[in-house]
Amino acid sequence: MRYDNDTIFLSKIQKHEVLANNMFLFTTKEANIRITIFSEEIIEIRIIRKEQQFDEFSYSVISSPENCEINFLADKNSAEISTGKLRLHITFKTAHIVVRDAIDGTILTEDSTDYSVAWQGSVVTNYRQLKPQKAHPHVGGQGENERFVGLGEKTGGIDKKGSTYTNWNTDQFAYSTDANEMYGTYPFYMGVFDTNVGGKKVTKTYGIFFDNTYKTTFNFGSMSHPFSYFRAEGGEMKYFVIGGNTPKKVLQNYTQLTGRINLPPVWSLGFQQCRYSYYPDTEIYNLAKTFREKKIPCDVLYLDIHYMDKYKVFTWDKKNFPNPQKLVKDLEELGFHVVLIFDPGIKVENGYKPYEDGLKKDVFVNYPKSKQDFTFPYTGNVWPGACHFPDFTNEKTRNWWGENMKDLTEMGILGFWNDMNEPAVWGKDFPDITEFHYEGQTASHRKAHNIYGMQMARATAENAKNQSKGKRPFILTRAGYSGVQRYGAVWTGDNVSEDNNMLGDIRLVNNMGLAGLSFAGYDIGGFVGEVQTKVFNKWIAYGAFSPFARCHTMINSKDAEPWAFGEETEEIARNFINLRYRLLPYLYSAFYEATQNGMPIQRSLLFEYANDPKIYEGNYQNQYFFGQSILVCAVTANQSIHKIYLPKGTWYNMWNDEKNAGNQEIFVEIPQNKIPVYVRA
Ligand code: MIG
Repeated sequence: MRYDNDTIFLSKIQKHEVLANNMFLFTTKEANIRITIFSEEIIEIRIIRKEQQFDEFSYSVISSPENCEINFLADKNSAEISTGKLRLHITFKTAHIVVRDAIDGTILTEDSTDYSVAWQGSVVTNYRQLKPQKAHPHVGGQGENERFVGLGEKTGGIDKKGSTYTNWNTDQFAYSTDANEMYGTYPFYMGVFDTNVGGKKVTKTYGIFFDNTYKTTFNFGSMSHPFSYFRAEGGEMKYFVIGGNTPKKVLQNYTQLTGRINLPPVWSLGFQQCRYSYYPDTEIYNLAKTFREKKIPCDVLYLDIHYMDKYKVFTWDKKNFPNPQKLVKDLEELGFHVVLIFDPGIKVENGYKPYEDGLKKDVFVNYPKSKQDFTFPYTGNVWPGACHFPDFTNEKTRNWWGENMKDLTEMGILGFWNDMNEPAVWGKDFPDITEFHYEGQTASHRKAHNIYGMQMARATAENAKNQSKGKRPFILTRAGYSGVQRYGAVWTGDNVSEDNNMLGDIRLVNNMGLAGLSFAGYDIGGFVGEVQTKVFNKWIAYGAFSPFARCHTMINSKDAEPWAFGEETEEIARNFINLRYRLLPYLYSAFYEATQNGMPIQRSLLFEYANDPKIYEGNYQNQYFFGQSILVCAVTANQSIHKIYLPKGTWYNMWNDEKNAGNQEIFVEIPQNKIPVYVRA
């Protein structure tokens, strides 16, 4: 094969077969296309080269096809597969696939009219038709104004039209508001567009979930591309077309596939305090005492990497934490839960039990068999120095991780924080040839990288659950992949302590909610740098209206507890945190809803006003609903007069009960101790 032009395009369909009442196979010269109906509103489309096998395994998808009425029709030119809600049409000559709304016939999404799928080496790309953005100059018609939203933990605007993103889990320290690769990979997006149904303008939404853990790229159309595309560096072209017509219903369907959060323990909805790091134990005691003395509600205190002996996971620094069991019990009596950080790296050190035992049990990521016919674990540098990395894609390793957790869960610890699980190594060069178990399938780092963090969170969550005697544990993770919501909360990593980054983080959490990451949050006050007092005043207020509410700051930064900025700020923090606690029943109900339908707690206005162009503009993208009825408008700390947008409806100002008509932009003056919050009439 010549490699200077190795592009292979999907060509015409030569044969079709009905494999089961919900599964259909179409064959071309170079590929197999398998279409499976998962539900009335979910269609799985898989396209592989002839020499590939269908890979039936997914870490992400947990539901199997459900029974529904399916009709299949074929003639010599095309085939049509329909449910009550969706109708898929495939033209044999071009292998062009179109998915329509079965009820009104609207095209939801289709392959590009130029190309469908192309392979270049192991890289596979799917080209999608962009809907007409404006009325056609000659043909006329109506522009559909398609917008693209999603991808979970991605910066930028809510509408990602015109942007390209790649997914490769990355330790993105001090990320900017337009960073590309972040800590997690969520290859799911929605297309939102206007159409005409029976003479009426209607806004419709569909979803695409590209379940592929290799490095992926999403291009949402640009000047140089007359189509949108998504691509993976390897693996299958396997994607789900998800119907439902509204963002809420599409998300519900996506989370039917990938799962929803478990109901977290109530204490984890309370206020949480962290820093890198609190030590020795007397500092933690002081912290706990100060919260109580100052009557600032707080439920959770964190131990970052300094609780360990030389950063070795599953150990304690005996000097600074001589009696961890007593510490945990004492804090419990004061009403606090402790959350411990876990890093994946296991220090290479004789006498360190997890290392010796791990080697014996062969739980680490290995290099493939060498020419000399032996394998050996990969070694990379992280906090403890040279480390091996548990292969969390192996059940044996997950069980071994659990054995190591036992001493901690027996102390009554229910909170575990998974960091560095992209996995991050200094130099960022985890070798691509390293081998992962991948539940018995064996995969290289290229395929396993993006799933590593989720499997670490899974190992931690499943073991914590089994060991906590019926109590609900709390797991926090930095890295993830679609479905990680099943295992715990996700936070946005190392943000920057600036006003603009605060707004960017609020939007980021809005965006994460659009991918089923219902329990998400940012470091309140910012991790990197020193936060200005007036910025902290706002940040703590928004934090109180965030699903996950935790203050955190970096090593060697100034104190950043709620009282560290003077009395005025302390009072602001106390008031907002108290307000969060008053809202706890409401918040807990929102979490319950998330367990049922995948809705986030922090909801972009898109969920209700996808058809309103205003919500995609400037600062309005940072506004959100906290639960069902509370509208929070994010504004910068460096101004006092702000323009905010009240969408259609009637809104009561939370501070003074003033009634406001919706569907208008208004100017508001916001003092230091307030943020604009409205309640739905
Ligand atoms: O290389 O554990 O994002 O929250 O405080 C830094 C120390 C490692 C990164 C996390 C941050 C945490 C820090 N960790």
